[in-house]
Amino acid sequence: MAQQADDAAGGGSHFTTSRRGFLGSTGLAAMGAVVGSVMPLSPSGGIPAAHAQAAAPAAPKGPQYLKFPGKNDKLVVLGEKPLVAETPESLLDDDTTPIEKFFIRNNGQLPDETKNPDAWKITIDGEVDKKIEITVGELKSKYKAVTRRMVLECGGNGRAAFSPPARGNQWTNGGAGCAEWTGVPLAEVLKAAGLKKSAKYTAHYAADLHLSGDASKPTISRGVRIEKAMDPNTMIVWAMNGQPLPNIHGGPVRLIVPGWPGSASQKWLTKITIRDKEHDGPGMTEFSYRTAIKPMVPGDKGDPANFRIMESMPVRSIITSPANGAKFAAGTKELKLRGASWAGDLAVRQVDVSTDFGASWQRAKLEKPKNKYDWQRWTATLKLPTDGYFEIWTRATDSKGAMQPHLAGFWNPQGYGGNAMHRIAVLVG
Ligand SMILES: Nc1nc2c(c(=O)[nH]1)N[C@H]1C(S)=C(S)[C@@H](COP(=O)(O)O)O[C@H]1N2
Ligand SMILES: [Mo]
Repeated sequence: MAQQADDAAGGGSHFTTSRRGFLGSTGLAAMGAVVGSVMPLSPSGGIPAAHAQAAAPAAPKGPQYLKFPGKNDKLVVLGEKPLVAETPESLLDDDTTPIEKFFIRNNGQLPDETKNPDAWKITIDGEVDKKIEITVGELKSKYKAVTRRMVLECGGNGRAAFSPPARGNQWTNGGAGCAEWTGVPLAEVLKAAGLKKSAKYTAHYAADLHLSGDASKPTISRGVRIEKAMDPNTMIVWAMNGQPLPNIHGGPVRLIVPGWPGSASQKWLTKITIRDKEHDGPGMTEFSYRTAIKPMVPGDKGDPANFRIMESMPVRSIITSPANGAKFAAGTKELKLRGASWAGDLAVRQVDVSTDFGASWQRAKLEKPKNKYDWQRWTATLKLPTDGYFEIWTRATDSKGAMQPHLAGFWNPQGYGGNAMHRIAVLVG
C-alpha cells in the first residue's frame, strides 16, 4: 500500500510543473484544414441550433490543441485542470484507436508513473467471503489473460450539442475510442474472493489525487451493479493495444466496464469494495452520471429525486472520413465515406447517411464487431448531383430499434445521453 500512497503523493508536483506545457498552438495557422470556423454548418432554418458543433463554447478562440508526450497534437483540449482532451471524429478513422489518438479524461491530478508496475496492489473487500490483496504481477501469472477490442466512452460524450449548454466538458463526439484491452475478467477475481448474498454493487478506488490536493478525498469513486461487474466483458486490464497501459490511461492497471459511462472504468485502480447497496462515492449522487426519470424543462434546476444512474450508453455513429470541411475538386461525383458506430450494451443494426438534410437516406455498409463491445465500422459511397456545399449526416439504429435523434434531447443539468446525428460539411468545386 505504501508504494501506492507514494505514487499518489508525488502526483501533484508532477502535474503542476508540467501542466503549463499541455496546450499547443491555438493560432489560426495551426488549424490547417479543420474547419468548423471556415465552413460553418447550417445553424438554423429548421436545423436545431444544438446541432451546430462549430458553435460549441470553445469555438470563438479556435480549438486548443494538446501538447502531451506520446499524444497526437490534433487532440483538442477541453480542460487543463484537470486535463481533458477529445479526439476529433476524423482522427477516429483507424479500426483500433492508437494510444496517441485516444481521448483523455481526468477528474483529479495525475499520479506519478509507478516504477514497479508488477508490485502494484489491488484490494478486494466488503461483501466478500475472503478479502483479497493481489499484485498486478500475480494477476498476470495466476489468471489467463484475454484481449478484447472494446469502446471506452465518456458518459458526457455528445454534451456540446445540448441547448441550453449543459454543465461539464463540452465533448462533441470525441470522448470515445476503441482499443485492444488485455487483462482478466473482473468476475474471475470476484469469484476468488467469493461474493456474499448481500453483494449488490461495486465501489472503485484509485491512486489519483483529488484536484484540491486533499489526500483524504477520493477524486472519483464510481461503481456498477454486481451483474455488470460479473459480466465477462468487464475487465481489469494492464495493456492497451499490446503496450503496457500508459500512466495517462490509468497504468499500471485499470478497469474497463464497456458500454457504460467511462467513469466506471477506474484508472490507477487500487481497491474495489463490494457493497450491499448502490455506491454513493463522488460521481454517484445528485446529477452525476444521472438522467431524468420524468423529462425536465431544458435549463431548469432539476430535482435529484427525479434522477437515476445512467447505465448503457446510447447509440452513436460518426463520420471519420472525410473530415468536416474537406474540399473536393469541381466535378467530383462520388464521395467515399468511412465511419464508426456503437451502442452501449447493444449492437448497431443499421447506419444511414444523408446528403440532403435528412430528406432522403442511404444505407451504409456495416461491418460486424470483432467481439461484443467492439465498435462497428461502416462505409458508404455517395453520389453528388452537382458541385457545391453539402452536409453529410449519419445516424445509427441499435439492435432494439432506437435511432439517433436530430438533436440532443431529454436535457439534464450535466448533459448525459446526447447522441444527436453527426454531420460534416464538404465543399465540391
Ligand atoms: N482514477 C480515475 N479513474 C478514472 C477517471 C479519473 O479521473 N480518475 N476518469 C474517468 C472518466 S470520467 C473517464 S471517461 C475515463 C477516461 O479514460 P481515459 O482517460 O483513459 O480515456 O476514465 C475514468 N476513470
Ligand atoms: Mo467520463
